[in-house]
Parts: sequence; structure tokens; C-alpha cells
Amino acid sequence: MRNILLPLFFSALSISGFAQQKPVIYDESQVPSYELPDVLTCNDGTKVTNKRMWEKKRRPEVMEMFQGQMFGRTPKDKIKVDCTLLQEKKDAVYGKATIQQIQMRFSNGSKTHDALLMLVIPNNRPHKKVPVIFCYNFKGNHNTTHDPSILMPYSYDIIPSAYGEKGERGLSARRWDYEQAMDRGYAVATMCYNDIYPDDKNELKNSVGTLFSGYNPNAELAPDSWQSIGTWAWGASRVADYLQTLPWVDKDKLVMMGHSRLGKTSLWAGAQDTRFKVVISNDSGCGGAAISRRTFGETLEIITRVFPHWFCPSFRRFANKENELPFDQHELIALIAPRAVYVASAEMDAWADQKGEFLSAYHATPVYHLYGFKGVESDQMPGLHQPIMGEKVGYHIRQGVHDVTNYDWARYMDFCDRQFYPKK
Ligand code: GTR
Repeated sequence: MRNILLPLFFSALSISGFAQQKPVIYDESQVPSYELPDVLTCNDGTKVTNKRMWEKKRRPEVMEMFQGQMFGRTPKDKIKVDCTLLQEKKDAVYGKATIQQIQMRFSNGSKTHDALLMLVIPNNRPHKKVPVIFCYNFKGNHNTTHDPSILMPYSYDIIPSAYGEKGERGLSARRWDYEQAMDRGYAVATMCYNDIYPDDKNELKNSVGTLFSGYNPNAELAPDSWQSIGTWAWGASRVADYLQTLPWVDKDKLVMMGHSRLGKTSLWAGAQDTRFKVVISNDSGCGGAAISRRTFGETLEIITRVFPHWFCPSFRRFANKENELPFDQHELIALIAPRAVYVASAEMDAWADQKGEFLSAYHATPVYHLYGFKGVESDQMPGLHQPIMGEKVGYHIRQGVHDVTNYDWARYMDFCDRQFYPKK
């Protein structure tokens, strides 16, 4: 019996592609040797020696690689956006904040798509206008705080499996240090990422992507078609559009932060939208800050198989072929230059490859040098809780697991303070 089934078992494995799965590397000595593409060498071999060459020649080349082969192209369609203030509460967060809940209605002709934005605004505003940190959440605005007045996301009924019991109000509140942000004079804007694109491979049909002219539910996606990370990044830019219309917002102090898959999103949004003056990736790992060629922890083979709807279809062809990538993740970080970028890792988050995250910040630094800014200047990782605050590139690794902690928020605001309110 066993002998009859065994060949069947193996052929099933190879049909489904399992045969190509390698054991996950968690041991530094097993990281293969690799050569990173040099961020300052153009496709024709020319070396970039100044910021003009970077901006005019190399940066567009790098941008083209990420949009054509990793995240997909962001369509240029102008989608109509109507923002309606649904509720305002002036004594939230122990009286320290005003919370506004806004419906963002995206429309194209008769088709509409709604998303729910929440703004937590400090009541005490010594500078009058305040910086805003935009950070998507995973399970609804109501999940980030115990405040009973916060509305459920519109996507709640679309993928209820993403939310679990309705009792989840406040369940991720410890990840959202609104009080610290209020005390330090930072507003926080948040929205459930599922409201833009429900995070599932079958949910393009319920995403804001359906409003775009290229949308065709029956056609196969083009190799460079955007998928969910691209769509979430587009949504972040629409939030930035809205923030810029508000009188209390300091337009030059918009920050994009994201955790994990939303840390990947944050880097891609920050690469494309220069209004984000500080871009923060918290534990973003594979497809975020981590160097793909290291294949430590999660690999391109795993991520593109388990989450086929995150990246453009053509990215999958680099599964198990990292050395054929014409780019690597340090170049995604370099696209943010000369604006500020902060990368963070957690000690127990080997899946995200902490060293790979750190090395990206290090290898992006030569682009900052073109502008005369310091970044991460040594390839030696700092110890736990010893943040590196280069002029425009920051990094820390903290104790603990894959998460967002008050420590992370504190370092992010320290870094933002250095950008926004430099000591004379
Ligand atoms: C994991 C995924 C990671 C990371 C994480 C998250 O399952 O493998 O790439 O993005 O999810 O978003 O929490």
C-alpha cells in the first residue's frame, strides 16, 4: 500500500511546487555569499557621482525596476475622493485628543468604494500646526483603542475572517501609543488596510482597484500589474491629499509608518510620494527592508507563494533565484533619499531577518552621502536598544517579538523631532 502511494505523493509534491521549497535559514553561517547590485551604478555601467545624476538618471532606473518587477505600476487615473466628517469627539485619549472619523468615498462614475479614516489630533498644539504620522492598521480603527465611539471599518462585512469576534474593540490598543503621540505633539492618522484592499488573494474584486480603468475581473493580470501593496500605497497618498487640506496639519511634516506587510507598504508609498518626509518601516522583513539575496527567514519563494496578491505577478519569477534580481531592497530605501528613513527590527523576529533589514539601511547610505547627509555608517549592527540616528537614516533593534511597542513609537518620534525641530 505504502509503495503504491509513495510515487503519487512525490508527483503531487512536484506538481504543486512543494519540491522547490527549501528549509528556512535561521543560521547566519548558512546565508549564501552574494553580491549586491551597487545602488550608484547605472544600468549602462556609469557611476553616479552627484545628486543630479542620481535624480535624473539612476533614481528613475531604480524606480522602474521596483514598479516593473516588484510592486507593479501605480495607475495614473484620477479617482474622485469625497471626504465627509462623520463624527468628532473632543475629549478623547484622557482629554488629550480630538478624534475625527472621516468617510473617504472614492468614485469613478457610478462605482464607489468607501474607507474609514480616523484622526487622533493633539488638543495641545504649541506649534499650532502639527506633524501627522499616518499608519494603516490591520483590524479596524476600533481595534486600536478602547474608545467605544470608534466605528467599525467598512471592510468588516467583506472579510469577516480578518476580524474575528466583534469583541475585538481595543485588542491592539497596546500597539497604538496615542497618549505618547499626543504628549509629544504628533497627530496620528489611521485606517484599516482592508478598507483599501481586503488582504486576500481573492479580494481584488472588493478593492478600490475596481475603480481604475484597467480593472477587468476576467483578464489575467499583466506581469507589472499593481496588487495589494501598490494599492495600499496609493491609499496612503490619498490620505496625504486629505491631510494637506486641513488647517492644523503641518504639510511639510507628514510621516508614513507601517508594521510588517504594512512596513513594506510604507517603504513603497514613501518611495513614490515625496510628501512623506519621514518613512518608517517597523519589522518589515522580506519584500520590505530585508535584503532578498540573504534568503534568511522568509524568502521570495515563500512570500510570493503564500501572499500571491501582494506583489506584481512578475516578482514571482525570482523565487529561488534571488541572485537574478536586478535590484535589492537597499535600493528601495535609497529611493526615499534625501528624505528621512527609519528601519527597525525586533530581537526575536528572525523571520523578518533583522540583519538583512539593518544592512539595507547601511547599503542605502551612499545615496544620502550624495546630499551630504550621514546615514548608517558602519556595517556592524548595533546592540539592543542602541538606536542609530544618522542624520537621515535611523535604525534600531529592540528586545521582543514581531510587534509595535511603545519603545518603537518613542524612537520614531525622537527621530522625527530631529528632522522637524533640529536643535540650533
Ligand atoms: C507574515 C509574512 C511577513 C509579514 C507578516 C505580517 O505572515 O510572512 O512577510 O508581512 O506576515 O504582515 O505580519
